Amino acid sequence: MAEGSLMKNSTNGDMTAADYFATNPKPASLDRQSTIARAFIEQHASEGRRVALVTSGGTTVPLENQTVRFIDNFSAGTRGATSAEYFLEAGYAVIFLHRHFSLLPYSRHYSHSTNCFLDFMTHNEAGAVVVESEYQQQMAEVLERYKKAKRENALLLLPFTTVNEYLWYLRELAMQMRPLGANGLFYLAAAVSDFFVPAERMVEHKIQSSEDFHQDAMTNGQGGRAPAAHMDGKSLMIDLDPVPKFLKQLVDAWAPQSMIVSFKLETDPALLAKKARYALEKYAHHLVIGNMLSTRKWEVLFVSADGGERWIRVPASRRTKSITGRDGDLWENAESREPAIEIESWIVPEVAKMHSQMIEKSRSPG
Ligand code: 9Z3
Repeated sequence: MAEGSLMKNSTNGDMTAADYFATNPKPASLDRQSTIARAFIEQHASEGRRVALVTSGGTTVPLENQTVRFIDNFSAGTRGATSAEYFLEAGYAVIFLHRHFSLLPYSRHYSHSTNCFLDFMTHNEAGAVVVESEYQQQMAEVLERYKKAKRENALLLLPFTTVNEYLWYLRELAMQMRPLGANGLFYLAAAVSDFFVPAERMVEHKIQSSEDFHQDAMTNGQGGRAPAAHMDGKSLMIDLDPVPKFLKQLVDAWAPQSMIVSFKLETDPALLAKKARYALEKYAHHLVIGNMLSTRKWEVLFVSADGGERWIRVPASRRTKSITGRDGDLWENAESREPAIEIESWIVPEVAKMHSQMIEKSRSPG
């Protein structure tokens, strides 16, 4: 077969999803985690509970097999981790497919906060370590919700790092979730790279910047096509391939009965609605949630075939936390620049409502 022809779809030159999985390595942890996920899904399917796959965090694109350097997509994991909590509150079981070491449901309140988690602690008179009195109530509430999720085995945490791991996991979990039918929900908040280094173009060792140590690109690589990253004089040249359109596969082949919600991240306000609409039309799934990098915590754009376009916005007065005390159900932290209202507390009930309507529709004949 001529070079490249194995990898490309003959109609448009892009790699197909099937080619992708045939030529990029399966993560070593996938089979073990898949067995765990199957048991989790079976338990909740037998109870008739809805299951949401929430993806979260950025995906990396390693430049070397023994990875020293990589490209990353922006995402702290706030959207995913916060949404996962609200899905649990809405009665869903949640598979949380997240970037390793990004924010996690519940622990997010302490792990990456502007305070070190030790600042929440103090010693009592007996010398035992206890929670500072000002954080007692908030921590008791988070702890209660966390324990409930654990008791009900309602939260499964699965980590990924690279975009390759993410794609393998997404496909595997989609297959596992098929028996859920319309009770399955995909909420794709992870920031997924559009580009990657295919296995056959990945160099093995750290790319040497010094001209005195330049490797012969071909001997360092896997052979075949030229390595995706290599030195050209003093410059590092990176030439990435496009990631195949996995969302198309998810909608059409991997999870045709589930509700699918994707996120669209933009920085140019002139493009957001256009791109969200384009994605909805192209993939024909249920909902695209558009957000701008700079305003993602206060406003999102819902674009759906049924509901058209509408903004969900936190009012200006609630976009920063007040300095003192608690604010209803919401937690306040004088150091933090987080909004007083978590927009996910509005997004998730809307998504759950649309999901209910979809389930209802799938039950009614004709
Ligand atoms: C998002 O748009 C997420 O809302 C954010 C969340 C990454 C902005 P944080 O984790 O940020 O709260 O810091 N995700 C982007 C999803 C994405 O990459 N979508 C792909 C695309 O737009 C296709 S599914 O092409």
